[in-house]
Amino acid sequence: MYYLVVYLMSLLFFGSQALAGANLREDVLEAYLQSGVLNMSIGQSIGDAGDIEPAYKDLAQLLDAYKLEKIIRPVPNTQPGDTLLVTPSGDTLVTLDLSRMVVFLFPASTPLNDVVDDLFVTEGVRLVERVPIYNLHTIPPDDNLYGDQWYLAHSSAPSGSRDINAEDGWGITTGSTASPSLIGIFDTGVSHSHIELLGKVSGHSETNFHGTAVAGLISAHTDNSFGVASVNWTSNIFSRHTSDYASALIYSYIVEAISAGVEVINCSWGSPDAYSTQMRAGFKLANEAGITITASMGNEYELDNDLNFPAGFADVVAVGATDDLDEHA
Ligand SMILES: [Ca+2]
Repeated sequence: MYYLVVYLMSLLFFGSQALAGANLREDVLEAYLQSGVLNMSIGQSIGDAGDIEPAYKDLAQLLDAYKLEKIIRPVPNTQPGDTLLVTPSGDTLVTLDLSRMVVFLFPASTPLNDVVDDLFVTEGVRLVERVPIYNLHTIPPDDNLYGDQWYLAHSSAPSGSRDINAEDGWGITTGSTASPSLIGIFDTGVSHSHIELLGKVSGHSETNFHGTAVAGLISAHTDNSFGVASVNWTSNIFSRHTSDYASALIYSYIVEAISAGVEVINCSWGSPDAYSTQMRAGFKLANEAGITITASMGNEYELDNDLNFPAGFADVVAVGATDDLDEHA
């Protein structure tokens, strides 16, 4: 585990492409409603202001006034009030009520900051916030040669400080065969059929190569005379596709990861100054369950940069990148 974390802290986003950030979605808000506000059946994912109980008519009228198009429940199959989570080790955790985590969809021109201000003081709403747009942080080129993976072991480095001394780590362990680590890759999905990951991946399939490449850095078959070397040779991948906008979905994936026995969750993405309370709640829950969470801080270093989230959450190991000369990337 230690070497895996060191690896994650060191390697997550080599590459040089800086991505613009600080963006918020212009058409949706996320909210956590009080109990009993929605009259939607289990399994019903789409509703509108007409699905709000009459006791909360002020809320319905406000949403109508802003021309609300839909209420979306990203995790609709949750029993209301079902908020007890038992971990594989028998600990109990209290979760948010996923049936009350909703997305409000508005016309594109809606003044969403005004809507947030108004909703905050309306009965029935516990929490409402803007929705960040997250950027995928870039990763190393797929060079297929261990000799090019200087960040693992840089044979020509005079001080040894420019890599993570992976070979010393492998001298201690290359990962447990009897009890392989399960690593949560919260990304764009991971290929189940990539030759370097065959037999290792459960969960969501690849929608974009980013997630597969991240998984390969962590867990590619190694010492197999092919492709790249990974840090933890035996670990398995728990893949979830998280580039959707809904914190509720990511929260539900964290609950699934806890139940599945995931030990580490990695997020090689984020957005500057994009604090989300519901996202924070999910990562806090993972932390309470003993999961180590790593998230990249971005590749666009400048003095006084805004905090990137989820890297900026207190429960998350924030990962910065250095180049082969130990300068910030
Ligand atoms: Ca390999």
